[in-house]
Amino acid sequence: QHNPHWWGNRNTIVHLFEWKWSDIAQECESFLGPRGFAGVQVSPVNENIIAAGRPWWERYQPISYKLTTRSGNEEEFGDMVRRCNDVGVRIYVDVLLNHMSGDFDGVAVGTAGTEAEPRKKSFPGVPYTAQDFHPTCEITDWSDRFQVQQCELVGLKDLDQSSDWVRSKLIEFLDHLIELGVAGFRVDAAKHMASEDLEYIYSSLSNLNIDHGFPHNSRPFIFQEVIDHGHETVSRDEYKDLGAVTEFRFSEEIGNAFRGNNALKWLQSWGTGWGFLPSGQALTFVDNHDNQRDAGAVLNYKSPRQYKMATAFHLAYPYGISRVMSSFAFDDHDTPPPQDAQERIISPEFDEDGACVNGWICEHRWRQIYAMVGFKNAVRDTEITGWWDNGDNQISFCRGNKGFLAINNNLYDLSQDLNTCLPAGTYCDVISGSLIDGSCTGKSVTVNDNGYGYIHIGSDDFDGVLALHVDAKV
Ligand code: QV4
Repeated sequence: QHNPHWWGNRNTIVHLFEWKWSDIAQECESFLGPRGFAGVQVSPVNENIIAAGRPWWERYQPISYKLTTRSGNEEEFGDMVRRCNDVGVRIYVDVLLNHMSGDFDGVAVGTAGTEAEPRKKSFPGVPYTAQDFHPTCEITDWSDRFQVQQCELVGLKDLDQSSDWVRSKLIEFLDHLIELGVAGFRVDAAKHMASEDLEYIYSSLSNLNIDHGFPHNSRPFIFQEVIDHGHETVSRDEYKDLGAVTEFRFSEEIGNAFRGNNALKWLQSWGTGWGFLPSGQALTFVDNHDNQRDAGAVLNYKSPRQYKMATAFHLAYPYGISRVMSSFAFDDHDTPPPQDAQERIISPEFDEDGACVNGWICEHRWRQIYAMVGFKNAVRDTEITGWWDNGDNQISFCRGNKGFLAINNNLYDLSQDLNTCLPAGTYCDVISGSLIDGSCTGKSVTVNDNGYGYIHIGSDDFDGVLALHVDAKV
C-alpha cells in the first residue's frame, strides 16, 4: 500500500497542520490544485479530549471515532474531500490506532460532546472498556520491545490491536473515511503497535471509493510514523513492506547539511547511499509537526534562508515521497493554533502576495517552496545528471534536460558557467521570481547550444538557491 494515488504529474503532499476543513477545501480550489500539489495530510479527524489552553496535541488523545473536532464536523470533512478530489488533490488523514486519551480527572467531554472516563479506560462512544487495552505500564526502556509496544506512550491508554473487537472498531473507522473519499492514512505511533496487527488491519480495509475518481481495486496509501535513527529495537524495516515509513534520518541529515555541519558536496549520494529506505518506501520531509518543535539539527520556518535551500534540494533531488510542512507560528511545545477568544480555530488570511498573515506561517505559499513543487512536477520521470560541486558547499545538478538546480551555502559568491543540460534559450529562475507575461520578474539565465549558462548566486543574495525548468522558459 505504497501508492499515493496522485493525479496526473503531481508529486508533493502538504501537511496543513491544524487547518479547518472548510479552509482546506477552499485552499484546494484556489491554490493547491492550480499550483500542482498532489495531496494534503490533514490533522486527526476524530473526536478528541479538550485540554486546557487548547494545545495542538489534544488532537492526539482520542475520545471516540465521531468526526467532530475543532477542524469541523463530518459534513464539512466530506465536503472538503469531495472538493479537493475534484481538483486532483488527495486527502490523507492522520489516524490514531495506537491509543485513546491519557488520564483526565473525572468525566471528560470530547469535542463532539461524548463523555468518557479515561482513568477507568472507559470510552462509551466507541465503545471500549478496560479489557480492550493493554495493562498500564510506562515506557522507560526504549530498547525493550514489550514496553515500546505494550506500555503507554506518555500515559496514553494503549489499545490492544490483537483483539478482534479493537481491530473491528479500527477497521470500521478507517473504512468510514475511505467511504468519504480519502486516499490514505498517516498512521501515528506505528512503532508502538506490532507490525502483524497492522498488517491485519491494513489488509482488511476496503478499496478506495470509485465514486471519488479512484480506479477499481485501488488500495489505500499508508505511511507509518516510525522514528528510527538507525539503531532502534523496533525498526523501520518491520513496517516498510506494509506501507511507506517516515524517514526521520532524511530530516535530521538535511538539517545538518544546510546548517553547515556537513558539506553539501556529500549530498551527491543522497538517498539510499546514506542508508535511507528505498525511495518508494520513504516518506520524506525537512521537518514535521513534532521535530520542528525540538531544538537540534532539524530546520524549520524560523531559519528561512536555510529552510528554503533545504526544501529546494528536497524537492529537486529524485528521492522519496515528498511532504512539505505548513505550520502555525509557535513559541513553545504547547502553543495552540491561531484561535479566537472562544477558542475556535481561525481561518488563514492572506496579504496581496498570497502570504499568510494572522499566525499561520503557510510555508507552502512561499514562492520559493511552491515553485519547487512546480519544478518537481516539470521534471517528473527524469534522472539526476551532471552533478557539479566546488568541493564544499556549492552544488548544482540537472534533472534530465528538463530542470537545473544550483545552491550556494558558502560565504562567498557562486559565479561561473555551469552545465544546465537544458535546451538553448532563456529561463526564469523560479526562486527569485516567476515567468509572467513572457518575461522574468527575478533572475534569468541564458543557456547556450552546449547547455551551459552563467550562474550567479551571491553569498548575500536573498536566497541561496537558483532553479530553472522547461515550464519557465521565456
Ligand atoms: C504527561 C507526562 C508523561 C506522563 C503522562 C501521564 O509527560 O510522562 O506519563 O503525563 O500522566 C501530551 C503532553 C504530555 C502528557 C501527555 C498525556 O505533552 O506531557 O504526558 O499529553 O497527558 C503529541 C505530543 C505529546 C502529547 C501527545 C498527546 O507530541 O506531547 O502529550 O500528543 O496529546 C515518540 C513516539 C512517536 C511520537 C513522538 C512524540 O515514538 O510516535 O514520541 N509521535 C506521535 C505524534 C505526536 C503525538 C503522538 C505520537 C501521540 O507525531 O505528535 O504526541 O499520539 O517518539
